[in-house]
Amino acid sequence: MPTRTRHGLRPASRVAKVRAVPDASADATALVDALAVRLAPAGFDLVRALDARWYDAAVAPEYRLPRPGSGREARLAVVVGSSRAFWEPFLAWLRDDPTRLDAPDPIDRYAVAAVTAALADAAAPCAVRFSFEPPPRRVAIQRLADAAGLAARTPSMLCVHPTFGPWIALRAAVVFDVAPPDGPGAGPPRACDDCAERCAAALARARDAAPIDRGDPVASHWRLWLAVRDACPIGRQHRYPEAYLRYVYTKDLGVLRAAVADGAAPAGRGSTGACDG
Ligand code: B12
Repeated sequence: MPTRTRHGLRPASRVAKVRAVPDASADATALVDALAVRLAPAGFDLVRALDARWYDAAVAPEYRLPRPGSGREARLAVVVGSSRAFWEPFLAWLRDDPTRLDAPDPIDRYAVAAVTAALADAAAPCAVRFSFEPPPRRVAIQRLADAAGLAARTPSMLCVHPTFGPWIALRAAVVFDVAPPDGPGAGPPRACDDCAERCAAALARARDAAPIDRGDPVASHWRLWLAVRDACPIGRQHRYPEAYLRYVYTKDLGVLRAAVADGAAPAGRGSTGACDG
């Protein structure tokens, strides 16, 4: 198993010592570190590198990652996510220009703005897919997080991070035209070993109340969906702030406007049906 940093790559100095020929994995380390440093202040605090082939092998062809630049199959992919650290920078972005509240899907717009800015002068050709993008650009981002070793797919239908538990959102996939990390995949972090699927009953209740093949499956029974997340024993101290979770489950703009104004979180109603995490 190769040595890995928290971003999923060997430290650059270690790579530099062992390489006999120019080795793009040093570039990969620099690229991923630079991306993580730029994204963290914006609230995207989860950045993890992987070999795109690990993910491509796990999905149907239509979900495979793009091949920017040279078109190589072995390429560096990065999954970008966020814990509750996302909420305050997102609110600050809205406060900077309150007209952003008038446009649809502000979380998605913020993700595009932040990730695009972070890649503005990337040192290698790259391509981005956002988790909200529908087919044919859809990425099975939970499988990407799992393949990267960031967060395991679980019976709750949520990816569970070893520290933050299910209290994460998965925002984007970035692919660079550089050589990927070497060695085998890290494998998903262990998540449910000591847990007898406490989420299963909660998931069954939510699905019974709001079958996903009917419209608006989440917002109208959002507390049942929230109970699925709350059933997970991992990362409870990282539960989203009340206004954040109310907004992502209900999409009530009133909740968001109040949080932007003063952090208050009134009861919410209504939904655009999007899936913000
Ligand atoms: C479509 C979708 C949904 C649909 C699922 C419809 C379906 N199964 O047909 C609906 C609207 C029901 C939904 C609901 C929710 N979702 Co959703 N969803 C997605 C989305 C945009 C695409 C999934 C997909 O098509 N993947 C492609 C296929 C090939 O890959 P897959 O691994 O087989 O994907 C399957 C699972 O993702 C699964 N799934 C995902 N959510 C749910 C919910 C239910 C109830 C079920 C049965 C299955 C399911 O359905 C997918 C297709 O079968 C992803 C983002 C993404 N790009 O992956 C977010 C995503 C999976 N959802 C997310 C969340 C948080 C939710 C909600 C809590 C809502 C919310 N606003 O916060 C709820 C409830 C989930 C729960 N377990 O509590 C997060 C999960 C974060 C995490 N920690 O893992 C994601 C990653 C979005 C994000 N920004 O982070 N979701």
